[in-house]
Parts: sequence; structure tokens; C-alpha cells
Amino acid sequence: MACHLAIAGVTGAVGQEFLSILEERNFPFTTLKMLASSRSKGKKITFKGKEYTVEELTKDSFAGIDIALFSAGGGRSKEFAPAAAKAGAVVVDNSSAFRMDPGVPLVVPEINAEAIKAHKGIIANPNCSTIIGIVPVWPLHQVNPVKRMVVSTYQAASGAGAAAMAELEAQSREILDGRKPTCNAFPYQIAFNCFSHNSALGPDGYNEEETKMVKETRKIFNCPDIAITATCVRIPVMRAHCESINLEFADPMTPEKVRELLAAAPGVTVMDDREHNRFPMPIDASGMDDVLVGRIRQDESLPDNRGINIWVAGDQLRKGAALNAVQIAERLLEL
Ligand code: 2RA
Repeated sequence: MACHLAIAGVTGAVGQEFLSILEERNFPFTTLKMLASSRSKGKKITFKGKEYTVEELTKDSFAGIDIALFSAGGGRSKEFAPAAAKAGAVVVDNSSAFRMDPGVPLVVPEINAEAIKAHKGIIANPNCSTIIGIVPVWPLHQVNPVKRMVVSTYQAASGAGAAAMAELEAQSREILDGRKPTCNAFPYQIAFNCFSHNSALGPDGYNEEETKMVKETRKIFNCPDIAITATCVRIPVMRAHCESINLEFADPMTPEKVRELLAAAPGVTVMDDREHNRFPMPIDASGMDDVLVGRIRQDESLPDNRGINIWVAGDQLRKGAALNAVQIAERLLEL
């Protein structure tokens, strides 16, 4: 059933990815409203052969809207998403504003699509590093419960937005030309460098990205007792996140069983070519829907064959953000 659709934050990296994915998947809409900050008001965007004029995002933007995709930052989600829901729209929010709100479903369709129907007007899209990490872990956890998960992330510039992607490119040129790198989108040089994820640090010494991984995974899995710890790092890669994941299972698990389960798992592609030492790279995952999984091997340091290591790569703008949100919207149309 077609719907009246709005996109809040349409000029940002994720907003632009929304448009690409809506077109690719032929998402059914009768009208489309493009919303952004006052700075972008009046900007023209051509989409599916039609020219749209960007309107300023206000609390009155959502009359008659059925579904509103938000990726305009947490502050704007807090300010405008409740007004959109009150106007009758169902908001799919890519920010962290409502993810841990008990009344807001936090959804990865391959994992907990059933949670969508409990929404009260707002559905939260999980953080990109959470989505990319847990899509391949869930099918394993369903068969053999994961007791502990240790994650190290290698996160692309796109996670910090379009300006950050542009900065990676510009800095690379500056450095190769022998010029001092310009740091605006990131606090440090990103080209030819890496640094601890630049989200705020909590009193426990963990940054927000790491804390999101822990709390969001527990909520999505509905598994408050699962032990998780994370280290999140920004690397000079354009748009795909990679993650090294160590898993401790309740019962013995073998690499062969993991490959078998993942080969049948939705949203996952196994790329585990030991013969040619060929495993997922960001350039493999960029532009793809699936999360790629390789380096599937036993963790011999754990007893009874209960430990497994994997390496994953996923497109941060697609499955990590816009695709997951559009998949939620597709499920909404089926309700
Ligand atoms: C990052 N996860 O990669 C954040 C973006 N939402 O910085």
C-alpha cells in the first residue's frame, strides 16, 4: 500500500542514501516531502525524474504524512519526532534520541521485526556499528546462546557524516601534497591515521559508541544478561565499517557450523576464503546490502570449543543506517 512519505534530514549523507535506497527498492509512496534545516530550504533535488523543493523542518511539517524517515541528528529528532507522531506519522528515527526509551522499539528487521507493531509513533533505528555487528551474531545466538561478545570496531568516516567523508578525501590530498591537514569534521587527522572513536567519554572510560553497542544489543536481543564489551576506533575508510568479534557460546560451536548457519542467514554473505587468504574488506562491503563475514575460526583459548572469532564488514550508510530504516518502513506498510 503506497504512503505519504517524509524525509527529515534529506540533504545529509544518510538522507541522500534514503533516496537511493527508496528508488532501488521501488518503495511505494504517493507523495514525498523533503525536509531539512533552514540552511537547505529551497534547495532543488531531483528524485525519480521529478524535481522536489526542500522545505524547512518544522513541527507543522507532518500533516497527512504516514511515515517519516528521520536522520537529522538527535537534537532535531527530540524536537520534531514527537510532533510528527502526534500529527499521525510513524517516525523511523536514525538518531540515538529514543533508542533506549522503553516505549520505543529498537529494530533490526532480520532480528526483531515483531517489535515494530508495538510502536507508539516512533521506531528507533539502531547505531550502525551495532547493526553491522549483530546481524551475523543473531542467527548463531538463536541456535547456541552467546554468553559473551568482545567487539573491536574499525569505523568509516561516513559515520561522522558527509563533511567527514569530504574531509578524509581533502586531508589525503593535503598530506600527499605536503600540506598541513585541515581538521574540521574530526578532532584529529583521519587520513593515514586512526583514533579512538570521537564520541564523548563516560566516567567509566568508555565512549558513547561503545556504550551504544552494549546497551542496544541487549535491548534488540531482549537479553539483558549477555556480556558485551567494545572498543570503537575511527579509521581512514570512506563508508564501510569493519568489526572483529570474539564470541563465547553456551555450548560447543565449530567454524563449520557457523559457516552453515550464516550461509542461510538473512542479510549475511559469507566471504571466508582461507585458500586465497581473501576475507571481507570495506571496498567489498561498500554499496552492498548484506553484512560480509569471514575469518571464521575457533578461539582455542576458550574450553570445550565454545569460542569463535569472526571478522565482519558492512556498509555504514546502507545496512548501518538508511537500508535498515527503509526495511522497517517496508514492514510498517505490511501491518
Ligand atoms: C559513527 N555510529 O560511526 C556513528 C554514526 N552514527 O560515528
